[in-house]
Amino acid sequence: MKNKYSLLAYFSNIFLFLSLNMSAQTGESWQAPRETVEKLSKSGSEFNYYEEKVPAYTLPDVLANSSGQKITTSKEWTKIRRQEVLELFGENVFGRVPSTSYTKTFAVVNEDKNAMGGSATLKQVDITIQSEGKSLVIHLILFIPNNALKPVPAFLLINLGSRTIDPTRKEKNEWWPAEEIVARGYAAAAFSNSDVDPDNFDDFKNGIHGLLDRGVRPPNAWGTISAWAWGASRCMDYLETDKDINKKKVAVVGHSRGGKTALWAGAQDLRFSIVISNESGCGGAALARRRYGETVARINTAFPHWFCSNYKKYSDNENAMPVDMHMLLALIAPRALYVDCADEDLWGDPKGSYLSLYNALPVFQLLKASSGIPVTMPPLNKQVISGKVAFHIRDGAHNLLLKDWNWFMDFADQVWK
Ligand code: GTR
Repeated sequence: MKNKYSLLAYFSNIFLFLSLNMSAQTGESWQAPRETVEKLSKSGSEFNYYEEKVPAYTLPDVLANSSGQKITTSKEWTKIRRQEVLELFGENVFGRVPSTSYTKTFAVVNEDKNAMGGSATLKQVDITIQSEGKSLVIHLILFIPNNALKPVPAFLLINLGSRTIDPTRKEKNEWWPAEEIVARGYAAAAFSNSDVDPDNFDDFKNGIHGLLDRGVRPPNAWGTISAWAWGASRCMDYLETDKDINKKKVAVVGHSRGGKTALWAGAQDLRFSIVISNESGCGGAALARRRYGETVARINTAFPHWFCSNYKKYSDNENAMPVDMHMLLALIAPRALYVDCADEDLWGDPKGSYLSLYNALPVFQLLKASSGIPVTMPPLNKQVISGKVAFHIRDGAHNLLLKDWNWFMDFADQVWK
């Protein structure tokens, strides 16, 4: 009996394997793998992974201003609507940076012209922020290819404190493939989010909040993601001063919570020429109104420090949000935007992330930055590029891998050519 069942399971697995591979080969649009849906539904039953259970929703019109008038020219977008959307995200989602004054200094604390076996110059830069006798240091690590024509374009990774970005390169990983980035003629830069603000809830006493917040925090005060995004901009401040770096060609890259950060950094800071959001999910690229995988309520409970307090108003109340995440993506236009997802990472809602990108397109089109992408998702591991917009869904789990980086760099090759 047992054998009969295992034989059955064996053949059904072979069938599943063949059909999955065939669909990849025949170029079928990606769909959430049924077995992943079932598995996740069993383990986290209060969250939805079934496409058929996604509630009906209407997205706010990214191209209608606050009084409902249609935006029809690039000038109207840039002068009126872009500003409105930015304000809405500052007020309701990520929170606003306080206007406290501070000083900032850059110090190259280590330089090695013979790094990576001679192929790169390593610079370790301390970015010190001071305010009223307190200070904080962001440690920027930068590898500049020695054989490339200067100034070179750069990729700035918002590293998650728990991962290694080893300047000695004794410890290497796909997460930050600095050697591969350098080999393609790009500078590899990285800083850790924890330098700017530790990733825990302590009522905003530590990190940059402890330095720059004064008095009672209003409900629109910046959360931790906003603080990390601010940190990415301080790294950009340094990169702008480095003669080896082409300041017009800097990409900001982040994974997951770092991907949400990259989007908010890129939305506010027009100096980032490419914004790359790797599996950013809820509060990142994924449409909140779909309530697929992680929800606003869940993220606000599990990570009460990531967003501003106003965002809590939308826990289990997504339809009341004056924005959805397609509007965050639209803020990147007409600069370049890369959104990607992973096949097993349904928690981050790949389809909702793609639809978000799709619904941001009218702005990219208005600004002549893209001619459009199809409404249906591409097959697994198939990159889609249309002008300044790119997307892929990679096989495997929630992570940032060399495979992803190679696609990012292929896109950058086109955008920066
Ligand atoms: C998860 C969180 C996600 C995502 C992820 C990560 O626990 O629910 O929104 O940000 O962490 O950052 O790895």
